[in-house]
Amino acid sequence: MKNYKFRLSTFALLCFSTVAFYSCSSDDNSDTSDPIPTENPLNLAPNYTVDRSKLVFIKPDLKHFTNPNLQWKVIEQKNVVKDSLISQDTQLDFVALKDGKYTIAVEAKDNKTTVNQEFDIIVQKESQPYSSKITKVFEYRPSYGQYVNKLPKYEEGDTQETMNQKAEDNLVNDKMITLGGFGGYVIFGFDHTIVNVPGKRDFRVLGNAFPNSSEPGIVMLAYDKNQNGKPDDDEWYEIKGSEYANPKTIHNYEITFYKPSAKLDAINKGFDEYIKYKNNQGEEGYKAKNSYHNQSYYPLWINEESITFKGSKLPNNATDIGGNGNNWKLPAYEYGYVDNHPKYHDESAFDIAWAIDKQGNSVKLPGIDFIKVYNAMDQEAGWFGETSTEVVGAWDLHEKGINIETRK
Ligand SMILES: [Ca+2]
Ligand SMILES: [Ca+2]
Ligand SMILES: [Ca+2]
Repeated sequence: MKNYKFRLSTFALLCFSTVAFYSCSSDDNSDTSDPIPTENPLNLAPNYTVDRSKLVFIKPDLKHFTNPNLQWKVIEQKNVVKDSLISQDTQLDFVALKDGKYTIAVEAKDNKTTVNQEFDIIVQKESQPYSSKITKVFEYRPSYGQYVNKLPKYEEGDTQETMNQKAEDNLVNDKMITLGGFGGYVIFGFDHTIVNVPGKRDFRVLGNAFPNSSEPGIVMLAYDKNQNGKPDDDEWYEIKGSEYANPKTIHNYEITFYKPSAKLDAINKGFDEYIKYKNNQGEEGYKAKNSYHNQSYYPLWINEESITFKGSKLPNNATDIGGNGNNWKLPAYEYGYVDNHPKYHDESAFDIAWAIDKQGNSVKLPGIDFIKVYNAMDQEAGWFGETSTEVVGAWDLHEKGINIETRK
C-alpha cells in the first residue's frame, strides 16, 4: 500500500512538471488527482472587454498550484514595449488609457508546474466622455480653523451630508475649500480611473499656495479593489513626499480638538485660550482665535464634543522674519504635497508611482479612483493663524492632455 501511494505521487509529479499543454492520463481509476486542463489551464475568458480608464480584474484559476509566481505581460500593443511586465500578482488589475486590443501573456509557476496562456483585453472608448476633474466628494471633514464654517459656508441645519455636497459643489468647479488645522481632510473621486502612465505624473491637486505661504497636505491614494464604488480603509496608499524620511516628521501623530463653548464662540476679538487640544506627544494647550474671523472655528455640523485626527505631522515651516510677528515666511517643501507649490507648478502634480504602503514600501498601482488630502501641519504663525491646507480642485492630467515628466 505504501509503495503504491508513492508510485502515484511520483506519476503526478512527473505529469505536472511538464508544461501543462501536455496531456496527462492515467488508467488507474484510483488516481484522485485533478490534472490541469490542457485547454485553458487557468480558466480565463477568451477575451475581456472594458472601457478605457476603467479597471478590469482578471482572476485565473490557481487551484492546481501551490504558492505560484505569476507574470503578466503585454505582448502586442502599439506604443507599448513588447513583453512589458505589468504585474506579478495572482490576479491582474488592468486599466489602459488608450482603446485598442491588448494581448496579455500570463505565466503561472510553482515548483512543480509551469503554465503559459494568452488572452485579449479589448479596451473600448467610453460612450460618455469623462470629466478630467473631481466628480464626487465622499467626505469633507475639516479640523478647527479660521476659515472653517466659511469655506464652504455652514448654515444652520447643515449635516455631514450637506457639507459633503457643498465641498463637492466647490471642487467640481475648481473652487476653494479649507481643511483647517492638523488632520482635516477631504476624500474625493472621479468618474473613471486615473491611469498610472509610466514615467509621467498622473494628476494635479490645486491649492492656493504662493511663494512663502506653503501649507502642505499629504496625499493618500486608493483604487477600488473590491469594486464597491467607494474607498475602503484597506485600499489606501500614501504619496511619499520629500519629508517622509525627515527625522522631524512625526508618523502616527494624533491630536484631539475640543469644541469651544458658545460663550467663547461669541467673542468677536482675538484671544489665545480658545480651542483646547491634546496630542499624543504629551502636549496640550489652546489654539487661538484671531481678530479677522469671528465665526466658530470648530466645524458646527459635528455634534461630538471633540474631534480626533491621526496622520503624519510634517516639521514646522514658519519663520517670523524680523522677530516682531509681522512678517512670516512659510517656504515650500521640495515635492509631494498639496498647497505647497503654486497650483500650476510641476510640483503640484503627482505620479501614482510615488505611492507607498503603510510599511513605507513602494507599490505598483495600475491607477487610482480616490484621493484623500489631509493637512499635515500643526502650526500657528502669528496673524497668519493656523497653517491650513486649502484644496481648490484636482485634475486627471492625461484627460486634460497635460504631459509632465516624473521626477528624475
Ligand atoms: Ca505615472
Ligand atoms: Ca472600495
Ligand atoms: Ca493655503
